Amino acid sequence: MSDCLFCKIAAGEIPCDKVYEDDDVLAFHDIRPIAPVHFLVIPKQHVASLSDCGPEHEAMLGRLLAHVPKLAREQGLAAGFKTGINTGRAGGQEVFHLHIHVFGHKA
Ligand code: DGP
Repeated sequence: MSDCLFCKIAAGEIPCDKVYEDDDVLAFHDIRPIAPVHFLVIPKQHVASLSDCGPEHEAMLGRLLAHVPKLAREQGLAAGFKTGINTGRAGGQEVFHLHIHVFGHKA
């Protein structure tokens, strides 16, 4: 999506502080962290919101989530961490490209 901020980050058109990248997934530090460690995990494929997901997104959603524990450990969150997916305006979503927040304190 040409006017999507996270698509531009995924395409390398806007810089980010990268945590992880492969063909399908990108993780990068949140620009407005709410904890000492706070990063986002996104699919490179544009999906606006968890509300837009269905059975056809099962593999993508699983892939995103499956990366979280290892990335969290690598970022120092070995003792535990919080995750969140803000969904829709009433759910606090500001950027309409699906993303998982991962945040916490270094152990
Ligand atoms: P949400 O409210 O769930 O849509 O959270 C969007 C998050 O994205 C918010 O915590 C701030 C972060 N964010 C917004 N713009 C940028 C940006 O340009 N770069 C990075 N790294 N994070 C951003």
